[in-house]
Formats: sequence, C-alpha cells, structure tokens
Amino acid sequence: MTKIVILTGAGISAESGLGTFRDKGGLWSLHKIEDVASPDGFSRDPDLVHRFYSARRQQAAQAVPNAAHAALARLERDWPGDVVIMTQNVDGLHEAAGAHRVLHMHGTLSGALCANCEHRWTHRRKCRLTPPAPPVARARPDVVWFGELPYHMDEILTHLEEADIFVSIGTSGQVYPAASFVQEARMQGAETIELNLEPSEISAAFTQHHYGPASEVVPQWVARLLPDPA
Ligand code: BV8
Repeated sequence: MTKIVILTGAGISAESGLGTFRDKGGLWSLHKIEDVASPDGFSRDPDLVHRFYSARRQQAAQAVPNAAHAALARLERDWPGDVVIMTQNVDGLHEAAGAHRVLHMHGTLSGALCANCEHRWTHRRKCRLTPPAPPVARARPDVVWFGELPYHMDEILTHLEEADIFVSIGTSGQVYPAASFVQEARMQGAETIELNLEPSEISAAFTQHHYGPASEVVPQWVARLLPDPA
C-alpha cells in the first residue's frame, strides 16, 4: 500500500495563531536565534530563554488545531496505507487534532530536560519549568536548538527511504536537516508535493506544488486522496 510521509513546519500552525519564524513579524524578527535557540544562548542567559519558551508555551496552550491539522489526522485514520507525520514544530496541535504517529524532530514545548544529566520530564505547569529533585539540575526546554542533533533521525531516514509520497507543508525549507528530506525521498523514487502559502527555498525539488493557506490547500489535497467524506 502507498506510504505517505509528511513534513510539517510552522506554517501549518500559523492559522491557529502561532507565530512562524521567518515571515514578517516572525519569531526570528523579535529575537536573535543565537540568543534563544542555541546552547550558547542558554548558557549566557537562561532566564531569557525560559521567558521566550514560556511565552510560546502559553500561546500554544491557547491554540486550537486548524483544518489542516484535522485533515492530516483524518488521512492518518482513513488512508489504507502507512501515514507518518514528522514535524519541525514544538506545539502539540497534530496530536490535539487526533494524529498519533507524530515524530517531533525538534522536540516539544511540553517537554523539559535537565541540561546537566539529561533527565527528561513533562513540565508540571503550563508556563514554568520546575527542575527535578537534584538541586544541581538546570532545567531547559526539551527542544532541539541550532547545533544540536534533531530527534528520531534514524527512524526519519527509514521513513524517507520507504515513502511513496513525500509532502512538505508550511515550511520555508531553510533549516537542515529537515530541508534535505525532499531530496532523500526523491532519490528513493517518491512523488514529492509542496503545500505552502508561497514558494519556499526548496520548491524546485518538488514535482507538485499547491500554494495557499494550509487550512485550504491541505484539506483539498486530502479530499483528492480520500474522496468519500468521513
Ligand atoms: C543539526 C527549535 C547537526 C525549537 C529550531 C546544512 C546547511 C546549512 C546549515 C546547516 C546544515 N546542517 C546543519 C546546519 C545548521 C542548522 C541550520 O539548518 N541552520 C540554518 C538556519 C541555515 N541546523 C541545525 O543546527 C540543526 N542541527 O544539523 O545538527 C549535528 C550533527 C551531529 C551532532 C550534533 C549536531 C538543528 C535545527 C533545529 C533548530 N531548532 N527550533 C523551536 O524553538 O521551535 S528551528 C526552527 O526553524 C523551527 O523549529 C523550524 O523547524 C525551523 C524551520 O522553520 P519553519 O518551520 O520552516 O518556519 P519558517 O517561519 O521558516 O517558515 C514558515 C513557512 O510557512 C513559510 O514558508 C511560509 O510561507 C509558510 N506559511 C506561513 N503561513 C502559512 C504558511 N503556509 C501555509 N499556510 C499558512 N497559513
């Protein structure tokens, strides 16, 4: 059966009210990447980093999935073959929409990590990380910063090898290794589709493109695959 592998980026959550990174007014226009999304930035000013992620955690807690998240959850439920979502996003909107097979390659806002001993826990309160028992713990968000190895890479590469259809949704294709996934999939013979608001840095690598807001183009694409309404 046809295996569908989907990469999502910040654009799929934009209509749920969560800021993207590189669009006008995006997160990287408000903060320098190296200050809030790098290990050095965390060492220099952990409070700034905690404030940055606490604000995003509170925003994410108010956000609800949009029609694009719902369409992907329906595809996962009703498609006769394998569907895997690998997301660059740290929000939980895919799961909130009902998706189960979601790989968070850049971690999650709900995760916390001790910077000293790598102990992981789900933070107990929405807006603040509370360190685990050891007094020497240095709690940090369990997200993948620049210069850190993304999570689930072995599993992701296996899915890319097995993909019959690779779809990229709401990503600018500027961050690696995620931006290289389309080439990996193409080399294995997958059909490649870009669903985005506008052409991205990696548009030329795709054989199909559908541009527009994710809440429109994603349900339209899923409806073409699953013509019978659920
Ligand atoms: C690593 C943290 C190695 C969590 C993030 C090769 C070449 C060049 C550079 C590198 C390379 N390999 C590695 C690098 C360095 C670096 C990198 O890629 N730098 C870039 C800037 C050049 N990569 C890394 O450091 C990665 N690590 O490679 O490790 C390694 C190996 C061994 C051992 C140790 C290490 C780690 C990268 C992860 C960084 N963490 N986030 C968080 O705070 O969220 S990245 C951050 O940007 C996000 O997580 C997100 O994943 C990423 C990409 O952003 P997008 O999701 O694409 O969002 P963006 O705003 O850019 O675009 C939004 C898109 O949506 C736009 O196209 C827009 O048109 C569209 N859109 C907007 N609205 C809508 C819409 N589409 C549809 N509908 C709408 N309504």
